[in-house]
Amino acid sequence: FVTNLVNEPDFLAGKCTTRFIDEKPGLFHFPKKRDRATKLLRFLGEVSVNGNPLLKGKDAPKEIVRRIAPVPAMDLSKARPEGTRDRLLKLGPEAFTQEILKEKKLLITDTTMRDAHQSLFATRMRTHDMLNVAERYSREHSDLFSMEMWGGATFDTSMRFLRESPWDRLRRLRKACPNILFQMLFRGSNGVGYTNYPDNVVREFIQRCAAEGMDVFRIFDSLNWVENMKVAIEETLKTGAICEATVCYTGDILDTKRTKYTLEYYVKMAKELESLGAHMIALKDMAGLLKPYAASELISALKAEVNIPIHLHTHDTSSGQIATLIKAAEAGVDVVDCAFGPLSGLTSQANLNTLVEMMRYTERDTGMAYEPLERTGEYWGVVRKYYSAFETSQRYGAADVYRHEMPGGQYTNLFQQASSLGLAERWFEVCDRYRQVNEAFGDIVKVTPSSKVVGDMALMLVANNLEANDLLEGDKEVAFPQSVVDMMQGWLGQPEGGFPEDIREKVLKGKEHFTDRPGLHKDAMDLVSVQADVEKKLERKITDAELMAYVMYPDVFVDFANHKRIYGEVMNIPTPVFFYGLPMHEEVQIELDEGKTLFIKLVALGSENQDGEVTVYFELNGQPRSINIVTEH
Ligand code: 3PY
Ligand code: ZN
Repeated sequence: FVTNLVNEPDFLAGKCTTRFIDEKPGLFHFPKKRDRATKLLRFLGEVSVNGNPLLKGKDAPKEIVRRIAPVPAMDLSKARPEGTRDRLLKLGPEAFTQEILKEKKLLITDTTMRDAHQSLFATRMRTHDMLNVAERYSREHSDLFSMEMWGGATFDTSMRFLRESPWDRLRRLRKACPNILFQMLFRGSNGVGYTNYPDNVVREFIQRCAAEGMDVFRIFDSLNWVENMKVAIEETLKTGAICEATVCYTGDILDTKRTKYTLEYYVKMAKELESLGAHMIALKDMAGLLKPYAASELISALKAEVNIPIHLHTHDTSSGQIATLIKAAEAGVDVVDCAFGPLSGLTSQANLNTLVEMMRYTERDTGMAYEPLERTGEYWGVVRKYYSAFETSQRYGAADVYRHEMPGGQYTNLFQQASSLGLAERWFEVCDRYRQVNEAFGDIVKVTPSSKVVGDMALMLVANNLEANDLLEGDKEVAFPQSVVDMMQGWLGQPEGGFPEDIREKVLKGKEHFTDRPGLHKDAMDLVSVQADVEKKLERKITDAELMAYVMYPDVFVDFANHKRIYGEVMNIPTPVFFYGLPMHEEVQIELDEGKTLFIKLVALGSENQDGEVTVYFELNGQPRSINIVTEH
């Protein structure tokens, strides 16, 4: 409530002199009612005139799909069914996961809102498209084990590219879908970033996520180094959420020539994680290398040796992973990750709808009904079309994943990076150099951020027409990417067997390295003073959640906060409008807040004036409005 001239008692009573303005200047500050709508119009004007910067340099899609994705009707008068989250809240994580262990049905996690789009279209899915269907999940898909809808690359890309808050995404989805477990991917001491964070940051971040409604923390280390996962595991165990400690799978346990990552290696790691108090074990096959018969062996061994549920994650890059899921189900796996049909396959997860049908009438029947899954699939089918500009040209599964071993979640991102360097046409070379670099680094586990390091090096080799051999042999002076230097110094921790001496020396050129935990080399961050600095920079107070966003991604967060100050909340804009602007003369509804809807129509675009500006004419709730936009040439 703001006091100004209109409601000031003295003024209303006529008790004012000519000095009134000098004595009470604050009374002349009128809140700008139209501020938020104006900001939104500015954003829409920018997109109409200059295009969305996200699409710069991309070919326009053949057809811009503007059809509204159909959310099937639901009976909202019926009570929301009990879901896994209700059970967790009732039982607590230990009893809940022990109950899961007794379950005969094969349980399913849906990754559509996180890994599927991270892997198919570079993590560009917007909250708007998730939120529209979230209530439907809670009513029609309460038989899911969980929804993976947060973490991994989504934290960064939501702010950096989509200009929306990852925290708001979590809160809004939580509100719309309170009964199903929400699951996130957490990169251990690398948080949701690409680098090591001080221990206190990792702890604060986990506490904040749990407080905002996260239920399952899938915690991994990018080199499978348990030492580096301990802080995150310990903190998660304090929250009441489920700690799903992760074994990342690489190589091929069936290949007896590969002696580093064997069945024994994986079982030993899983047991170690169990002994740290984890509630579940994730077997994370981030590249899709776990072949069906390897899954039989590995899952059987894990089930025999470990007394907590096993949750299998894989990517369908080879196009054969549904066979792996079936073999894993046969071997007793408790939960598997899938994505709804339209966002499945290729570098994403295997097809959820298909797996459910394949398991029907078998011992591990999921019990999930066909119809509701199909209808939700139709929704996702339309949504995927909105993002066609971010897809790779990959049209078929390919066995070369067994050579390059690139994680599905990295594939489209690295492709985007390669494209921006003009290397899209040389993608096969990038994949091949990726394989070479892994060998040169001593055959490491490759998953964010170690996979990014391998990718950075591979791009650098292709851009300079080099092979990995050139790094060690010959006298070519190579400028190694900073991420490679950092990893060789020890900032991502230690891989099994350590890094090979020769490549480390070549990269570090005499610089020091360490082999103990990177967290020991970082002082605790003084979060109170960081908060004060950010507040000064932004000239406003920030929340605890915003502080965590800043700490993970300082520049990205500030940039996002500035974008929000200028353009307001863009999260509610329908996706085709967000990317491609308003269609001419068609009214579009945009929700400003819950319950407040704007009706906006683009009426005309003026021609560019001498100052390089274009006037964009709108109708806002029936009233004419115009905004001048500076053109970018
Ligand atoms: C991530 O860390 O974002 C991943 O998806 C790793 O697989
Ligand atoms: Zn994945």
